[in-house]
Amino acid sequence: MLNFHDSKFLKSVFDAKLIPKDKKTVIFVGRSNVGKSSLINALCENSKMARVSSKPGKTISLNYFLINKKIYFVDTPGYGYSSKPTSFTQLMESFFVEIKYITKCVVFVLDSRRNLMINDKVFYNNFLIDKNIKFFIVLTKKDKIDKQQYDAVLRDINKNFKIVKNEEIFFSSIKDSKSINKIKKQINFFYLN
Ligand SMILES: Nc1nc2c(ncn2[C@@H]2O[C@H](COP(=O)(O)OP(=O)(O)OP(=O)(O)O)[C@@H](O)[C@H]2O)c(=O)[nH]1
Ligand SMILES: [Mg+2]
Repeated sequence: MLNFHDSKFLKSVFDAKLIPKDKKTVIFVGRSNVGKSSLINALCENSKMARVSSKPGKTISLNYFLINKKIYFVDTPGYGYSSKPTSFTQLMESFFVEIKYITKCVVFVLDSRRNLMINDKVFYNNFLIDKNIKFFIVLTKKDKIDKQQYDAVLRDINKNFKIVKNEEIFFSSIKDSKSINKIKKQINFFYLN
């Protein structure tokens, strides 16, 4: 199993036409502030690799990380935060056209404390389902929820995302290495094998 420890920032891409196409690629997508960059850092055990902020809208480009010289992790700008020039709609729509040509898997990142928003449903239907993209879901910040919220978010997902199986939903906390290890395994067995 690849453990993702050998990881480094490669480059930021502002024009989707310029994305690297030579390696298998894992793309982290989700609303602003859900914890995409934090999740990448946790998976790579490198807290300084991807820039994290408590304010939404931190990541504004497609940020490529080279993992074990073999695969790319891509950190993306969050949607639902539109005051940045390179918003989700401009950069990410062209990105999702370009990724037709690469071997990829999307990690669909959601905040376990929040209800699904219209943007999440649009992304699910228009990008993941319509474009038939291989993906699984990570619900972040599980250290901040109780059992009731845990059940509520699962209900919300099952109601709105009809074809997601329970084994494709992971709860994570950057403070809980067990939850991060399960996601490492998922990327390895679901995608890299
Ligand atoms: N308690 C807790 N906080 C978390 C967790 N993951 C992320 N955070 C916090 O959530 C905030 C946002 O994290 P980021 O990783 O920057 O979020 P992002 O999705 O990359 O945000 P954008 O780049 O703006 O799209 C930061 O304050 C993180 O410390 C988690 O598992 N538990
Ligand atoms: Mg980010």
